[in-house]
Amino acid sequence: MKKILVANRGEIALRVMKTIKKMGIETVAVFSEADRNAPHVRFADEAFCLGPAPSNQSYLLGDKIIEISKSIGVDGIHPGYGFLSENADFAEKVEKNGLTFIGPKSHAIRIMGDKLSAKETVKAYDIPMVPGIDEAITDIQKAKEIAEEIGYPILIKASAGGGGKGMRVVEEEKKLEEQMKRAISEAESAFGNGAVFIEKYVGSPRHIEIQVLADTHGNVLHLFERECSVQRRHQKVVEEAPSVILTAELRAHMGQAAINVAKSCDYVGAGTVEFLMDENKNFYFLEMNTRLQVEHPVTELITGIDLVEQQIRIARGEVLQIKQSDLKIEGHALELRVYAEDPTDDFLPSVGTLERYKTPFGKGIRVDDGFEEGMEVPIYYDPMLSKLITFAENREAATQLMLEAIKSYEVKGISTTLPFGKFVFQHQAFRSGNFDTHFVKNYYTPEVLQKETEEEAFIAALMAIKQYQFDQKKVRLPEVKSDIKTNE
Ligand code: MV4
Repeated sequence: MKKILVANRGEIALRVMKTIKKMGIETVAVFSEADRNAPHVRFADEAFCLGPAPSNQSYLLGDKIIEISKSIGVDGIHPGYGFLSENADFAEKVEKNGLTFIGPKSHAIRIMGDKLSAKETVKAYDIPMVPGIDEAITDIQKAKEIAEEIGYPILIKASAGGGGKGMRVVEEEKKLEEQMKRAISEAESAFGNGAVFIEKYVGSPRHIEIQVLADTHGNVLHLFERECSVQRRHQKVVEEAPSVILTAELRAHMGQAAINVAKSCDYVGAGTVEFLMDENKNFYFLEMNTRLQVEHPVTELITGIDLVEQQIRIARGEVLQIKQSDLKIEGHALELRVYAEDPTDDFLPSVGTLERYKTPFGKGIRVDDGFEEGMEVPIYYDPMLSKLITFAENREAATQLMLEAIKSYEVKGISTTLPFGKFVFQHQAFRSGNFDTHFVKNYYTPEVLQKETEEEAFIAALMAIKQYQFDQKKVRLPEVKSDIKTNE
C-alpha cells in the first residue's frame, strides 16, 4: 500500500493519518466546505473537497470517495468511525472497485449490524447471552408468554437499533402490548425495519467491551477490556482500561468469548465486542462494533500497540506478529471525551469560535483532537472537541494526572464538558470503582457545577479584595510618610 485515503474528518482523521505517515504511506484527506481549513486537510499529502457541509452532501458520499480514490491511485480507504465505517454496501463497493477497505469484510459488517442476525451467528459459539429470544416477535400473546418465562422487567429492543436506540423497558404484563406496538412502529420509522425482540432487563449493568484484532489468516487476539459505564444518554463520557472489577480469570474468559464472537463472523481487522455485566459479574454479549472505536487510545496505552498500524498491516494481508501470550496490561489509562456542550444547560451544543484553545501536555498526557485556536466549531457534525487521555502506573495516578490536565486545559469562546469531567473524576463512586451505567443519572445535576463555579467566583472575589487592599497600602505608603513628616 502506497496511498491511503481517510474517509473522515476531525480528530480521528488526523489520528489515523499520523500512523499512515509514520508507516511511510501517502495520505489523502477528503473534506466538506465547512472543513476547508481543518487540521486534517493541512496534514494530508493531498486533499479533495467532497461538497457542502451537511454529511449527506460530503462525508457520506461513498461513490464520490471511491471515484476520487480511483482517479489518484489510492490503494486503501480507512473509514475511521461514524460516517461510512459500518456501511456494508460501501465496504463491498470499495472492494468491487479494486480498492482495499481497511476494516472487516462486508458480510461481517452486515451480520453485526443487525442484532438478531448477530445473536443467531454467535449462538453456536458458546457465548453467554442475556436470557431472551433471538428472533423477531410480533405476536403479543407469544410475547407475553416469553416475558412471563424470563420474568419482568423485560427490555424490548429493535434488531436494527444499537447504541440504545429503540429500547423500551417493560415492568409488568399490562404494559407489554402498548410498549410492543410503540417499539415496532418506532423501529419501522427510525430504521425501516420493525423487527423487535425481548430480553431480560439487566437493571444496573456495567458496560465492558473487549478489543479484538483478527488477521486474514485466521489468527484472532484480544487486547483486554475497556470499561465504558460512565455514559450519558448512551453517549460515552469516560472510558478506561483496565476495568477495576475484572479479575485475571474473568478477563481471560471474556477475552475468549470476544475471540469466539469474532470467529463466528470471520472477522478481519480491529473490532470491539460489547458486553453487559450484572452485579454478580455475569457477563452477556450485547453487540459487536465493526470499526475502530473512539476510545481505542486507552487500549493502545495499556498494551503499547498502535491499533491503526495493526489495521493497515492486516489490510495488507500480513500475518499478526503478536501472540496472545505476548500481550500484557501495563499501567492504567483514562479517557475523557471533551464535548462542545454546556453541562450547566442540559448539554446543549455550544457553537462558536475557539477564542483561546491550549491543550495540556506532558508525560502521560495524550490529546487527540482536530481543532486549533481561532477555529469555529461547526454545527454540522459530532460536537466532540477532543479526547483527553492520561496514562500512569495505576488508576489513582492516572486520575490525579487527569484532574491536573483538566485544570490546565484552556478553552474560551465556547462551553465544554471539561467541568463535568472534573466532577466525574472527583466523585467518590468513580474513585472507588463502584459505579454502573446509571452513574450520571444517579449523581449528576447541573447544580454541582454551578455550586463549584460560585465557590470559585467567591474565592476569586476574595482574592481581588486582598489584592485591592494590598495595592491600596502601596499607593498610600508615601502619604503615610508625608503624614509622619507633617506630624514632626
Ligand atoms: C441492555 C440493558 C439492560 N438489559 N440489555 C444500551 C445500548 C445497547 N448496546 C444495549 N444497551 C443496553 N442493553 C439488557 N438486556 C441496558 C442497556 C443500557 C446500556 C448499555 C451499555 C451502556 C450504557 C447503557 C445505558 C442504558 C442502557
